Amino acid sequence: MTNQFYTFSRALCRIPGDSVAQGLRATGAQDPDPALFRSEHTAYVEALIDAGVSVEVLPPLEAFPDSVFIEDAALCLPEGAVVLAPGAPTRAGEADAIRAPLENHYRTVATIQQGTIDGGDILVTDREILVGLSERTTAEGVASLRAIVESWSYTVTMVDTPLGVLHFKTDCGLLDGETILATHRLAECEAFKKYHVLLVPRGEEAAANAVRVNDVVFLSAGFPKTTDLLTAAGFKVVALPTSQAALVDGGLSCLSLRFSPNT
Ligand code: CIR
Repeated sequence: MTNQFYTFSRALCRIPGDSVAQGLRATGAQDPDPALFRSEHTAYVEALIDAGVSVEVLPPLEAFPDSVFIEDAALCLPEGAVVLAPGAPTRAGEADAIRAPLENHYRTVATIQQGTIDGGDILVTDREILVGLSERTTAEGVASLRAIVESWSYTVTMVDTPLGVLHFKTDCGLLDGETILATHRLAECEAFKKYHVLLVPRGEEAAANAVRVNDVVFLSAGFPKTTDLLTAAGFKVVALPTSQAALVDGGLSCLSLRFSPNT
């Protein structure tokens, strides 16, 4: 069976601008190097193309240092796209910037009306849309998303993101319709009891934000135990460099919006 939540024909990515050096970060990590970030981003785009995805690469937005993390600005489902409401004040304007690119691919583009919600807090599975409450995502934002996607027959389940974790998906990634890769701290989440969970080996927590794209799983490079775990479970791993994204709390999923519109 073709799974619509990891089978993607298209993606949107945005090139990091020089301003990415000023990207938000929770710790005092050093600034990312924009040129090196762009070369890692190019490798990511090439991996999407190799996985069978047609990628539209958008120009940098210097006014928004974190706009390379394009996943936070929208949710793309087969029935339509939703322009989200990024919760960090410096990122709020990314919502307006993603609308026109989405309208080029979708007939239906809805908008969050209340609260804030980041794409990094949203995990779409076969069963439901899991949304983690976080410092970026509010209950009002989740309710606003629910009002939109219920009309497309989705169930939204609100969950908690552990304290100190930026986004829900910082600590997990979908591997197939029923299987989630998750850190030990997130695996305790009640909502995951319905799923098959593969636990990220301790010490490799930063590998959790894996992304299933068609026949392969993108994994941040440098996590041999997680690579072995996924390979032994039958997944084909593509390791990608994320050294610069990691300096500003980014991972793999946030670098693209992946979708297959029904229309
Ligand atoms: C931020 O703090 O918003 C960015 N520096 C990183 C966003 C990463 N996005 C994601 O995990 N979905």
